[in-house]
Amino acid sequence: MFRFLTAGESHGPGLTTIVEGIPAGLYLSEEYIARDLARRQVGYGRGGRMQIERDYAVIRSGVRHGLTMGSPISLLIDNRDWPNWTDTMSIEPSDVPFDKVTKLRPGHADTPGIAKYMQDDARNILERSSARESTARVAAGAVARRFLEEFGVEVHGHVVVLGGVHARTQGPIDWAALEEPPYHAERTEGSRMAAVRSADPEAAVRMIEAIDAARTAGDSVGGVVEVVATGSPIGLGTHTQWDRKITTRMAAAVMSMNAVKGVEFGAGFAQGDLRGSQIHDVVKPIEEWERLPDGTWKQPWPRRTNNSGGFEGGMTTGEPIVVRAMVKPIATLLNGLPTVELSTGEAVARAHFERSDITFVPTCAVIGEAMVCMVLAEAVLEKFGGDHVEETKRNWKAYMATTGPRRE
Ligand code: EPS
Repeated sequence: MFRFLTAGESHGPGLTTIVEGIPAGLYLSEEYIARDLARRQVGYGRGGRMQIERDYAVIRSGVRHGLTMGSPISLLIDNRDWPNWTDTMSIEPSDVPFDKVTKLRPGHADTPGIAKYMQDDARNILERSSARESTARVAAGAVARRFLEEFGVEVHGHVVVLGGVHARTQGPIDWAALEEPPYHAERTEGSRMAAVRSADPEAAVRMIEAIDAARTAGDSVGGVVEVVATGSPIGLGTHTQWDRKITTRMAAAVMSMNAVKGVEFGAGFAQGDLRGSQIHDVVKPIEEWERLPDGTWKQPWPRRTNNSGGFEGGMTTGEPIVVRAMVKPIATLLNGLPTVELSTGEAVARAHFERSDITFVPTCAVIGEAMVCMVLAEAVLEKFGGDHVEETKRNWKAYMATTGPRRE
């Protein structure tokens, strides 16, 4: 069974992740995880915190001489900002005075959190609800990604909408183009695309303008990110029980990301306006299928289109998995909304402000990749099992040999 847990507060000493269920025999290094952590930190529209942090996960267990052992993998990530918060976030009781957060921010977890947990300081809620927690997920996601790589599964994310600007992309995306170091002084087409993680160079310019305009207005902007996973086999998940459908788990995992308010697969919500004949993905006849050198099908039952986003009946079809998430604008506004005071319920002109981002939609593309990796790793292990990676590979291969036409 594959699972992971995260712990840690945004301004506490650090974040912790435990990843359980990865088989033995997988190459894993801190440098490999660091790559995704660095990708999570870049993005135009981020606040001052990202100048402080250099996220790095230290592997504390589960790996020996570069190989996993099948035991829980624990990862520790220090918050570099912690020394600035030792009084406010002191773990021991402290006499040093600090300001409580009492002007509740509409849209953040503040209000339901203080009510439910009986708190008189919204910091006791916001510290955990902060998207800082996504650092721990991305570290766990990198472990899942490393596992999936062994099977040729690749997972990439990009921004399709930001601040009302829609990217238009045709044909396969050049993922490497989104990994250029984002710009600071020098603005090139590539660095702009990387800054907002958009594959459309023209939209990237306008997305940056939309972020700048929101910053000037003391406001925030949201958008939509898309994650594409290729190389998944046909038949992960099952149609037989609601909670075992891979679509159920995928939607839940993506929905669990901070600020996400909607999830769609493939052609998504737009399909509601169309007829069945316009959306269902016709299967290609066998003459058009491709074989691998070992004689098995590269992908049995391939489709002419992929409006389903790689899922039918709660199972994968073998086509690319396409998942989109709508990320609402961040709730912490420089120009705070009118709100109420926690101690009295009386009106106050502006909600609490503390350093925040104008947007973190480009970052959500990376967090989305991590969540998709996690669901796919879980589904692969559920289907193929294996206590050593070689066992999982053998089972995958043996299964693929049985997935073609019945009378083959
Ligand atoms: C984040 C760290 C936070 C924010 C952001 C994500 O840092 P701080 O609160 O110290 O400025 O930049 O958090 C949010 C978007 C949020 O809504 O809480 C990070 O590490 O990604």
